[in-house]
Amino acid sequence: MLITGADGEVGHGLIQQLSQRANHLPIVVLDIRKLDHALRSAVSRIIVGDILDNKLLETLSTEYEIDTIIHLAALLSTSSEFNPENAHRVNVQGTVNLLKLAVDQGQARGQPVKFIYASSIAAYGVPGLAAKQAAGAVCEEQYLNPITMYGCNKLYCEHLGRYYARHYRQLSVQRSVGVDFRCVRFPGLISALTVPTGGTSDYAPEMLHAAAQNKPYASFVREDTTIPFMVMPDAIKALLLLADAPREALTQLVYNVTSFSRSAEQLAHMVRSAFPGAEIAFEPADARQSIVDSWPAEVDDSAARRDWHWAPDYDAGRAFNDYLIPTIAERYRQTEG
Ligand code: AKB
Repeated sequence: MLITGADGEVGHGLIQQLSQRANHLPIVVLDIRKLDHALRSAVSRIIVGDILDNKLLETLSTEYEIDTIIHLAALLSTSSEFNPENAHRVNVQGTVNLLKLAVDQGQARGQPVKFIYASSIAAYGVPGLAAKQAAGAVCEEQYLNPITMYGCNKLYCEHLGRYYARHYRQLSVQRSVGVDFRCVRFPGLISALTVPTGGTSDYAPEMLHAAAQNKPYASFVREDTTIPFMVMPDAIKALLLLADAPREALTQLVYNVTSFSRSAEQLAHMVRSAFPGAEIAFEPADARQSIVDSWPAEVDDSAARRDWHWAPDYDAGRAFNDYLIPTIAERYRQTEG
């Protein structure tokens, strides 16, 4: 198994979870940063490198038999707005390179490689707040007019996955094998162990981690801003459930997953309940505000529930009371100690 972006938030949670599985497959990780020390013993090989480096990917392809690729590497929505052309290179060309690696591996093995792609609610673009309120829970095919480079990249890569799943399978060449492309569209993710960088849903984890460290926090979005969220254990659960699902059960290639939708004010209220001294202010920043205003308040994940029995383990209450608050409090207690 190959995991890209392994040193990111989702990568951390995924490696931890995979290493606890009995008889887990050897894990090769690829990231531009060296993998966190604590995770190194859980993987077979750490490659520090760039998904844009074709030579590196060719070497990888000759050295390893890869049956599954979990592609997490990406520049997130806010970072991508600062250098959209670079984001396009990393997010799109990087994905094409990995899809081609999957094709080559699949053809060598005579069996399609599973390609699990982490997409995002950024693929959506709802045209204004009134439409956002009226839309309710949006399904996979609605409102696909993203306003960010990251969102455009994610949506296009979903299409590329569909293309690669068909194209090589259709060619009448010997050993023609496609890619077993599967994609989850994630909402905003919140981890108790890591703070994300460069995203626009980051206000939620940032306010929580700031409160746990007794630091004041100014949210860059308005109080009423509402998008769907999920905690990291559920994000990992979704990736692994989709990867494990029998191909014939899947009726589509791209699936929404979600857990709870809350406004920034409701999140702040939950944070203040856990950390009564928390100082949370609201100082919206126009550019970032317009990005989250274009994301739906809720997504419909009924296809994932139906096809691969997706259900989050954590609703908002459990997410805060059983996972986020105790784990974060412990994390910062240890750092202080
Ligand atoms: C971001 O904010 O860019 C990401 C995402 C919603 O995909 N967290």
